[in-house]
Amino acid sequence: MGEILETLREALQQAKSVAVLTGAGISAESGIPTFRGPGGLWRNYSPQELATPEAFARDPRLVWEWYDWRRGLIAKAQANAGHLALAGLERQIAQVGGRFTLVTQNVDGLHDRAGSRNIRKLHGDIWLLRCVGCGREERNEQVPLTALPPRCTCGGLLRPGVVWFGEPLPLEEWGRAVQASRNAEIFLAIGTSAVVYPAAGLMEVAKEAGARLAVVNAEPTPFDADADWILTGRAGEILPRLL
Ligand code: BJW
Ligand code: ZN
Repeated sequence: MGEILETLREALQQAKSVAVLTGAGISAESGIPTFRGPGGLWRNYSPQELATPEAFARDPRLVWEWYDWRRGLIAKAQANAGHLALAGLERQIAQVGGRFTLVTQNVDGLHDRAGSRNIRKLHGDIWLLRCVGCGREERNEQVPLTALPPRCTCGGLLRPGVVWFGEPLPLEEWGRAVQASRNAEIFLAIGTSAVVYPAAGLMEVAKEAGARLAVVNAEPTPFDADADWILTGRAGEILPRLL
């Protein structure tokens, strides 16, 4: 892996435009469970059963218990060497006048805490609450929440400000992510199983527009066949070596 890492590091040093897509795997080393694979289950539910508007309509309290538990883990967690390396890469590329966009599927805010600036959040933010009645949004960092499910001042149910299956992604964030992927000379996919769309489709967008693709993941992904670099292992160990 040493030589592959070396060529990617050199390519990143010369690139004028880099886009990155991160998934739950980058936060795994901060102690936050991923969605799929071992450790992805909460009680006896798979995330795919809980991260849906139908699950929330059926049992808002159950869905909120899961989010409350995750909010507790995230509040105690810290950004790891992988998050920090991406913030460093952004500074390195900015110094030579290049463009850097960090597109994340994560809702944990650890990229913000690590110092990344140009972040596009495709799946929302776990610290935002939105009223299903009046649509009002509020930031709430209380851990644990005092009442479950929480309610809006209008009496309506509050839901997490995240994107569930079957829901559209935030338009502005998605537009910026597509634009960055089209413009990227190098596209880095990190810690994502790359099975959830449309996020995973950004790799196709980038590849079709001529980007070279690097995949950093603990296990193989569906995009390995298209990748110019495959780095298998922990993001927190691999990413610092790219700087
Ligand atoms: C490490 C590591 C370490 C571990 N280092 N690596 C067929 C084709 C295309 C689309 C569809 C389709 N069928 C259905 C759809 C739609 C659906 C979809 O994609 N489903 C597929 C699963 C089949 N998509 C949607 O519904 C999306 N919306 C949509 O399409 O809207 C259309 C629409 C338009 C107009 C009007 C209305 C609708 C929305 C998707 C929303 C996804 N939401 C979630 C929850 C977010 C909130 C929350 O956090 O609770 O997003 S689900 C969950 O999956 C979460 C994640 O962001 C997302 C992706 O998961 P991720 O990040 O890849 O995590 P894992 O766990 O899967 O993978 C981690 C990886 O890391 C693993 O590979 C590990 O090996 C690795 N790893 N440790 C490096 N240390
Ligand atoms: Zn309301």
